[in-house]
Amino acid sequence: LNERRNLLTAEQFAEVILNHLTSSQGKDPEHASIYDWRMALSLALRDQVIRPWFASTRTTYEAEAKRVYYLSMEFLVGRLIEDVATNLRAEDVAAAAMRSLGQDYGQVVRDEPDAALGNGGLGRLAACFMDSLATLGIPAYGYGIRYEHGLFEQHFKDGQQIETAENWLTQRYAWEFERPEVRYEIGFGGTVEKSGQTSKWIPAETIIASAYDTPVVGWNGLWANTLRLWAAKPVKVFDLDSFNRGEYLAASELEALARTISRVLYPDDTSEAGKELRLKQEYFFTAASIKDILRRLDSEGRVVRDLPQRVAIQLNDTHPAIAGPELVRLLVDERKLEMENAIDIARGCLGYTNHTLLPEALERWPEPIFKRVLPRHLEIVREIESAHLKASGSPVRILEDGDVKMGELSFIMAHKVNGVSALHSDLVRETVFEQLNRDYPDRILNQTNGITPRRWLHNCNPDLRILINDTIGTGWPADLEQLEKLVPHAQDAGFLEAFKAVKAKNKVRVANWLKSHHYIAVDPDAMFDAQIKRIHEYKRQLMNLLETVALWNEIRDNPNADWVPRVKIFGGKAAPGYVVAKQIIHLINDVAAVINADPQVKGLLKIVYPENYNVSMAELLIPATNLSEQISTAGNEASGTGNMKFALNGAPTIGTLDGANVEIRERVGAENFFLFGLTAAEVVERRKQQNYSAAAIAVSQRLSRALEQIENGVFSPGDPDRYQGLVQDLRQKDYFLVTCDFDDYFAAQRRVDSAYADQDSWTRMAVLNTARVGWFSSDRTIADYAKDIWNAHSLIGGARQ
Ligand code: 26Y
Repeated sequence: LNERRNLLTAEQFAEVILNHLTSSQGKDPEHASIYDWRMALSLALRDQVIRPWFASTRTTYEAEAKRVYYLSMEFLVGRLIEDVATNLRAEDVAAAAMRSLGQDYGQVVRDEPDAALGNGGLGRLAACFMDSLATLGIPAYGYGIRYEHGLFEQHFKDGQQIETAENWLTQRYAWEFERPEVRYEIGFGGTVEKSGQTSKWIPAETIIASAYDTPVVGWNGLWANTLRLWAAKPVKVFDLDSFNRGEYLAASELEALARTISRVLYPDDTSEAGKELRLKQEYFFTAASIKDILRRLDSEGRVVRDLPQRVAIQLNDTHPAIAGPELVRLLVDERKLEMENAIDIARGCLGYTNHTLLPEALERWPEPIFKRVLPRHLEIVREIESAHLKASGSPVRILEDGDVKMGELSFIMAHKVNGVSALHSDLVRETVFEQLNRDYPDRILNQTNGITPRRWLHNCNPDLRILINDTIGTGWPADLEQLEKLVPHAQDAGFLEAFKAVKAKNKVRVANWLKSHHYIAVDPDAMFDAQIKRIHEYKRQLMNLLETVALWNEIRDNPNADWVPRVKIFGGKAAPGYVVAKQIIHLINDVAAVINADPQVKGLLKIVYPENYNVSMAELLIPATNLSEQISTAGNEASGTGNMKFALNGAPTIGTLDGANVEIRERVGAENFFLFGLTAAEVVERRKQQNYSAAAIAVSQRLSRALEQIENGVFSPGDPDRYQGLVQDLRQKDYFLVTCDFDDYFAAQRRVDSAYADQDSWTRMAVLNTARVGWFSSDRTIADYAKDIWNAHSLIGGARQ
């Protein structure tokens, strides 16, 4: 295995970089831009991945091993230079090589744009899973869409969110290989022809799915898998007849239409608008992936009966749910299997991960749309439904109220269904899939999410990495529970000092960045308190902001009390059509403008909200954070993964008993976690009461005052009515119980203040957070999926450590 790693010296590597600069970029060092250097460095690194990549393919083939296929509409990859360099254990070589060429390695690393092919948690989870699959040496492909435009860029204009198109492909993407020979025709619409027992779909239009492969190398460079993203292309690129008639636009219309399918990532992560284009995107990438999987099976001389033994297909939420009917269609219509046999074979391959209970995020397609786009699949869905009704006696239908329900379809077509935290999986059993869980009692299981420790500690927090290496050795990146060995050092004054110094240095880094990139001055000695995630009502950024306003009032009332200086950091985007979320953004910026300009709280309270939060910004902010805000209404955050990243980097949580917070608290210890708020069960009960928000406001002086200030225009003096609607909703409805949890949250924040005032004990808490969250490595998550769902195996055995 070690022969796969072919470590170059810095001199040799510099040579490779120079060759790429000339041969691939066509530049000499005198005329090369930072982009040219970045491309040369990236291509030089990519070269080093080829060997393990080929070797992995060969090993898989020879071992006749089962392959895992992770189907996801989103892969939120971020930057890759450091990721690849460190996984190859070539970071020092790469940095030294660049230095010898007169280049600033860090600056070149930061020049890389994020690959932002995802919205948030679900997409980032897929990227962490790819890293862990490669690290564990499990043969796997990620399948998704090569969006021309990833998640929009966020700007603030007068405090309001403005979106502009993201354009990552204006520069060449260094990591991918275009595979023009790997192309499939994907049909839409049309009719179904029947003859006797057999059916044949005759699509009205077809487009081409064209593959782009990015190798994903694991830790120590022992294994590499493939992320295969599909781009939509026209069957016929250009209509010469139209062109010759002078109809220039019409001549390229076909191309423009086809490309629309992979043009842009849907920026919504909650409400499904039922858009036909999104259904087409889903079918497009799923159908291409399934065809690719069957082609690979055929090329290995296997028959479709072997599928469950050779192939595990994981559906990342319902977005690729059409995989079930598509696989059945191919088995029945093209490979002539019996319907029920085909359904069983497909089910043997499929697993389904649920990421949300929010009713508005559960996909349903109106039957007319579904039928127009996928007429044959609608017939097959009916067959799947009747087979299910017959076999189980269940009353649950897939087709209901004129909709095709993708959650039910996924559940019925999967042999295993999993939630993403212990609490969430319980709620999946008790709520959305209560009846189906009774019908198929062994189908639902839990797989608590995880994060890759390579990106989220080793790379983003280099000083902490060094401290940990010096303290417990270097085994932890591949075996994160070794961090437990830090526990005894939480009693060691020298270690605590060093740990605190690392955090202080990371905070200075952020303070400098805020100064230079956002023209905001913050005091790096203040507590950094961060809530960075998508903006959503259930995540309750509004509650955090109300607490900030209340704290501002308190400081002004008692200016001479012993206040703990705080910087409240917000980061995150709102879906462009989510009006309330956008108002919350506006309000955060309005409140920031007033509080930050108030000389009375200068040095004690500051709000910062840098625009365009993304993976790279998270990598900067998380290591510098003292307090992690995980304050969703209990029962709503399926897991959260930011919560794990903060704890791993030594930021204790203030949080509710929601998602993986529950398990984080169990592991770090209740005394190292600031708990508040209603439980999921209490939330359900409270919602049954009348006027619960009015009652909560009536008993809270602090909350009443903050609400009045906001609705009276204290923070929007030029437009005093701006937030009347937002506050009215809290007074009259408050579905997410901001008002009910407010007082307990405020009290928990004051406990945070006192705890933070004792810096030694705070640092001990921080250390214990880092030391005890090793279980949340995505390596553990993936090992458990492999065992409990996929029956897939590592082909590198114990070699990875
Ligand atoms: C159907 C469409 C509108 C849609 C698109 C994206 C629906 C949902 C999503 C994304 C959901 C998502 O990101 N969910 C998050 O998944 C994480 C990984 O499991 C969880 O940690 C997090 O709690 C959950 O909100």
